[in-house]
Amino acid sequence: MIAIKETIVKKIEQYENIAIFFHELPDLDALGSSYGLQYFLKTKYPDKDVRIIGLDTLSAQFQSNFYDFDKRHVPNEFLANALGIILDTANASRIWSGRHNYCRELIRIDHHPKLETIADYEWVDDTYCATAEMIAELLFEWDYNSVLIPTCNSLYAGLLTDTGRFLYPSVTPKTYAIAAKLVTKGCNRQKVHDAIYLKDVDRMKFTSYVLKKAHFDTQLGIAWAKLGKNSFDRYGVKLRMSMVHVLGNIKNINIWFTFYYDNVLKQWKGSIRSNKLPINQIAEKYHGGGHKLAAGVTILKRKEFKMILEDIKEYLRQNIPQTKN
Ligand SMILES: [Mn+2]
Repeated sequence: MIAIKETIVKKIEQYENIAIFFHELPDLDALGSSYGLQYFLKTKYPDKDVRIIGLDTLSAQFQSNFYDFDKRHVPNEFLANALGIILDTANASRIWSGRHNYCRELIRIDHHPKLETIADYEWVDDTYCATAEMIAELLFEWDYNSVLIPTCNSLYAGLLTDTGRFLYPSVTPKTYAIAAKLVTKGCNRQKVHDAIYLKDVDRMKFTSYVLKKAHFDTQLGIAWAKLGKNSFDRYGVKLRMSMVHVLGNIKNINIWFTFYYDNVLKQWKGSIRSNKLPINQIAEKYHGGGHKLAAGVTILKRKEFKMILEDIKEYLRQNIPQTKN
């Protein structure tokens, strides 16, 4: 076991109170890692008090079928005697409860590129495809026999979602080796898949609406859709989201984007995706930004819908040779 993992194990052994932290808008890597670690620690150390911090204020929309949110508030007195473990979080400002600094000591385990130091002991390594992969590796090395099915299910969910079902280039031979161990230990793949991927009928109908609204230009390599202001309500979809993924993975489409009305922010938003050409510089022009191949914009003036479309078309015209495989 490498030194930092040994330190993590030693620190966890020292504390009675363990507080696990995850990032805002938690995905299944953040929550899966948290639950996977919590269940393992409860199994191995029944006398320790291991809490996930911030579940009491977290919306049920982040709920999955394979775990229950513990709605009891964890007081600061608990944290004052606790070892805090921050999972899957690149910046301190993104920690959901924001209460990590009440802990006596802090550990961080994360696979994002390192932006800042948050904890006393940091295991941050962006060669891992998911925090769940790091946790699984740690737990298997630490005590193979204490890794039980609920831990396997949670970590497998994190692995699956942070790799886009093992499609992303971040997947390594080690990822499959970890997945194999999780399956060997009894991970219930059907249960995990159903919890993540079963869609409800309203959402499927809304997806078909998005496709109906979409414009495709396979010569230029562009797909886009503007979703009607009231369309979400019409289809009974509560959460406002870009639905941009619906236009992804289409042959001869290199840049795809959607516009939608965010009724909480009272603003038109856009999401832009690209398979090769960076698009974040375009997003920055329109009050937004993000990653090279995935960025968001905010529309402040009506004419900006058209301006973005024209900008992207022009950008593709200039770069057509690069977009061809
Ligand atoms: Mn992650």
